[in-house]
Formats: sequence, structure tokens, C-alpha cells
Amino acid sequence: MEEVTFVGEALPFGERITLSDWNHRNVSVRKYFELHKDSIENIQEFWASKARELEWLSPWTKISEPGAHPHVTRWFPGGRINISHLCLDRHVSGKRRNKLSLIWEGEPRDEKGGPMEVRKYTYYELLTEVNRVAYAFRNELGLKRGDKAALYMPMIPELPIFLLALARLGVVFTAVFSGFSAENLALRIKDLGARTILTADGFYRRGKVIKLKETVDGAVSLSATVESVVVVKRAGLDVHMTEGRDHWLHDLLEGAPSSPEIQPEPVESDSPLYVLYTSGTTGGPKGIIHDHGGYATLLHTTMKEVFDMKDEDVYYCTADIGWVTGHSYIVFGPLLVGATTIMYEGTPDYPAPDTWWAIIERYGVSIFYTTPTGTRMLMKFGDDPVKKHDLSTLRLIHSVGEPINPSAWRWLYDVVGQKRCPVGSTWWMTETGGIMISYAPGTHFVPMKPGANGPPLPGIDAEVVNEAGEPVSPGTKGFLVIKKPFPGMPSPPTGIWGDPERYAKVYFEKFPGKNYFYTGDYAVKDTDGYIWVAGRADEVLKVAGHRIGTYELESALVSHESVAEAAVVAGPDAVKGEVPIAFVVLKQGRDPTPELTLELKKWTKSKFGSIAEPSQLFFVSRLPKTRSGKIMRRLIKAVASGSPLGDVTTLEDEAAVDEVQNAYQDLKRAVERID
Ligand code: 6R9
Repeated sequence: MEEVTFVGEALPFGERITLSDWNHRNVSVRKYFELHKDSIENIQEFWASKARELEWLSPWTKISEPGAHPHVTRWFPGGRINISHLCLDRHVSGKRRNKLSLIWEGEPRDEKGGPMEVRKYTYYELLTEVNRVAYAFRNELGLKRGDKAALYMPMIPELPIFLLALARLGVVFTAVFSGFSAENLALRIKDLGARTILTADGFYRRGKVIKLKETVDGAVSLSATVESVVVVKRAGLDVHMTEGRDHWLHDLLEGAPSSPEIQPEPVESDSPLYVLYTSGTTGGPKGIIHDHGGYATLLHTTMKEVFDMKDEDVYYCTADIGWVTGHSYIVFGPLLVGATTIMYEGTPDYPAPDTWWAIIERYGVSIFYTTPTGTRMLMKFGDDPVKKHDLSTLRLIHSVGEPINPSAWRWLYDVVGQKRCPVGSTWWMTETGGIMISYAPGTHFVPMKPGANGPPLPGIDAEVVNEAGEPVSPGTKGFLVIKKPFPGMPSPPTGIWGDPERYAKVYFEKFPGKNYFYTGDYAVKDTDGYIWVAGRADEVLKVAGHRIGTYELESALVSHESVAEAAVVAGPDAVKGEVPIAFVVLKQGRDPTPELTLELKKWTKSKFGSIAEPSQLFFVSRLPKTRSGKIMRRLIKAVASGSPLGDVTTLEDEAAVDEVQNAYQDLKRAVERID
């Protein structure tokens, strides 16, 4: 077996852990793969049976068929459905009417450290709020099916309420992470053609008020399409409101009846629900489209398989709704299965490193979905903050966003889960909409291995292949692909919003003639068939689990007047997994001063957003380039991560060996000077 490491730790391919409490679900690996094989051989019928568990407004005529553009698949065409109806009305008309759907906690704490604000909504109350907002959006702003809206919102209940109200009206939305800059927001508004922006005055983060409306004003000044801005009063800020364009939400709601009935639009199964922008290797962010029917089918299925969701469960996912995990597994997934979902405004380490554990204890959380970065950050404070709380209600834990190193897995398993709870690392991405590779304790639970993702879920035909698209032997690193279409994949009309060619090129052309969906990840399959995703094979960074394109950061840097060229690569970080490291060539006559270093770090932050500040920035006289002028990132990455260059002959195709050596020494000198 090839040695593969995560955050510096070797992977224990051979270890297996089985929980006897789960004997009713435990299956052997062999048995699991028999079931899996069957699901793939009958993949259409497999997904049809899952879709039948949803409530369709009118039945589909086909399970799937090719869309109008290459590699775009229509799932359940002919069927009519609305995800807002599935998340709300279905429960309100049944036994979950008075069950809690959403529990929200604000960040501000009282003198005893408890939350100053908690808001709870039953399914009935959530539907009422969604209907009131939908009424106001429709009647006051004229929003209707096919319109576009963008959200730039903090983690407050109005965010899921808005998502559900927009879905209900058939308005296509994009939610933009509230840490992004005005330029990043403007880019997304423009690409989608959003005419309505939903935001808040500000929000609380680590005891400070972060302003949002100002950023929106900046973005709107760059966007021609925007007609109205709706502002939620969250932080009591005195913000500038542009007459005729900007509206306080509470003013818009004044005219709404206390309990209006807004019928969910019966949209086509494969019509767009939302567009979520994500980073790739080259170019700006790609707007990934997700539909109503296929997406709902995948989420509904994975909530049961992966999270084993039962009516008595209380579910807490620590993600932010600005990223795909929050869309799928704070809002739509849990509500589809009628769960109680928890949402917290702040960060895990403020005001004390036990915020998550206090939330678990306070609400009796039974299912916990978190991240490796969050786990590593809290591990640093030791076991005491965890032990202070009664976590006996927990019964299942999963993580997401990046590979989990075995010691972080162990901490979740031993300390948080008290060796009682399954702990998984669910692999998926913005493009897949929902979980693809994970243990499935809700249906067929195979033994766990610390750090592994596990076998592909039923109906997901994942494989690890070489450059030619052929399966690699167990233990060998290769590329992760999904060989057959699945519900939840990027949707019609174009996969990537407005760019069907890019969709086909990025995801399907790496292995010509194969029709494989290429994930962009490296992975290893072990002898049991478990998949261990080992990080990105392309130039995408995963900083604290947030997906960032190097190209986007480099563009931000070169837009500074002193910068001629820039290369950003991922460097290792013990907590965040990866951090951006920048190498900068200055324009003639500019001095590489410490002040300029600071200025460029700040500049990147202002251009891109707070999550993207380079952790280190080095000035170099030139960047190593291939004969054709492409930046040699592999070499730069080797320097940034302090690893030896190794065999330069593998770089020989790209440039002359002595040039590689020279460039390498150049970069190393720059790094050593600063250290
Ligand atoms: C959901 C999400 C996708 C990329 C993906 C991979 C990495 C996510 C992972 C994981 C190893 C896991 N990734 N989950 N790697 N183990 N359990 O994170 O979506 O932001 O689009 O990122 O994240 O590299 O390709 P997104």
C-alpha cells in the first residue's frame, strides 16, 4: 500500500471498529457491496424507489433522461414538485404539525454564559413565517416564478425562512457567504442576474458587530440588475436606506395577513431551485445549479441512510448556510425528513471553547454534523470543556469538508462520542448536492476505520481511476470519479449557470469517452473497497473546509498596483488543514517591505473576503514557469510545504532541469529569509 497522510498523519488502512450497540444495522463489507452492486445494476429503479418516498404534486413520466446539453441529466422529468412544500406543508398536515422544526441561538451571551436569544419554530410556525414572507415578496416586490434573488445573510432564522419562501414562489436564488467581499457578491449577483437582494444590517461574531448592509451597497453599486434590497434588522445598526430600493423586512411584513396561504408553485422536477457558486481550477467561480426533485430525492435518502434520522432526534450541523453543507444539511435535508434542526449564529470558541458542547447539552442533541477544522480547533483546549457537559444524548457523529486526520477522528469518537457513537467522514461536494461516500448507519453499517470516508452509498457508482480512466489497484492513489448520473448532480438547463460548455469540460472531459463525472479529488481505495479521499488533485484550496480557488486569490493580488505576478498555493496547517501561501513578483521599482506584505494581505482580504487572507506572503524575483509559460505549482507547493523537491526529472517535461532547480532555490531563499 502507498503511504497516504492527512495533516501529517499516516492512514490506518487496516484498522476496523464495530459498535455492538448497532448490531441491528451492522453488516459485513461483503454483504454491503452485494447490496451496492445491486443498486448500481438497477440504478434507475433504485432512485425511482427513493423518489417515490416524496410527495409529488404530479407524477413524473420518466426516471431520468438526457437534458438539452451534453452531460446534463434531467431527473424525474414531467413530475411537478416543490421542495418548500416537501419541507413544510407535508409535515404541517400530518403528525409533525406542532413539532419543533428549527431552534436558533444567537451569539450574545448573558453573564452566566447562557444565550440571550433563542428562537424556536414549530413546523406550523415555520410555515406561517415562510408564507408571510412569500406573501410580502410576491405582493410588495412582485417576485414570481423564474425571477432571481441573491442572499447575503448571517446565520439568523430569516435566512432559512427566505430560502423556503423563495423556493415556494419558484424564485431561483443564490446564497452568498457573509464573509465574502462586495466584489465577490457583485460577481454572483451579475452572473445570476439577481434583481432582489436579501440581507441584514449586521450580525454578531466573536462579540463584535459585523456590518453587512454596507457591503451590499458596495455590491449593488457594481450591479445593474438590482431593483430591491430587503434588510432584516438584526444588530440594531443605523444603516443607509436608499429610497424606493431598500426595504426593512418588518415594514414589508406589516401589510401581510397573520397567516396567509401561499400555494407552493408546482415547478418541474428539474427546474432550478438555486445556484451556488464554487471555485475551480481556472477562471472565476462556477454557478452550480440544483433542482427541486432530484436534489430533494438525494437529501431525503441521505438523511435516512447517513444520519439515521428518527422523529425523536435533535439534529445539529455546525456549518454556515452560505456554503453547500448548510443549504443541504441545515435547511433542506433535515426539514425534508421532518427533523428538529439547530442553527447557531456564532463561532465554536466564543465566548468559551465549549459552545458546541453546551448547545448539545441544552437541547439534547442526538445527531451532530461537524468539521475536521472545528474539531482540531477545539481539541487544542483539551477534554475538559467537553467533559463539563452531559453529552449522553449524542448517538451519531459525522464530519465533512476535508479529510479528517485519524487523531481528530479519535477525539470525536473517544471524547465527544464516548465510544458509543458512529463517527463518519461524509464525502461530497457542492456539485453533488448531497453525500456520496459515507457509512450508512441508518441502513447498512459497515465497520469504521479512523479517517476513511467508507464505501460509496447505494446508487452512487464511485471509483478511483488512473489518468486513462481505468480503476487503480487497491492502495494506489488515483482520481475519484462517479461513473453514473445521480439525482442531486448539477441540474438543467446547463449544469453550470449560463455555461454548458464549461460544465462539460470541467467535469466530463478528463476521461474522454467515459462519461465519468470527475470530482477533482485524489483518493485511495483500500482492499475492502473503502474510499479515502486524500485532498484536491487540482488547484483548489480547502481553508478550514472552505473551498477557494487559487486563481481567484491570484487575481485579487495582481489587481494591486504594486504586483506584477502572483502564485498562491496551499500550505499545510495543523488546524485549518490548508492555508493560502502567496508568492508575489513586484512591478519594477517597488520595494518588498514588511509594510507592503501587510498591505497585500489586507488587500486580498478586502478583494476576496475575510477567509482568504494569505497566511504567508513571499516576494520573489520570478515565478517558475513551464516552457509554455504556465506557473509550476507543484514546485511552488513543494517549497511552501517544506517538502523536498524530490525527483526533478518528473518536471522535466515542463521545463529544463536546471531552470527548475534555480527557481526552486530562488523560492527557498525567499521563504528562508522570512523564517
Ligand atoms: C461538502 C463540501 C468539496 C471538496 C471535495 C473534497 C473536500 C469534502 C470531504 C472532503 C475528504 C471528506 N471534502 N468532504 N475530503 N473527506 N469527508 O465540502 O463541498 O465546499 O464544494 O468542497 O471538499 O476535496 O472535493 P465543497
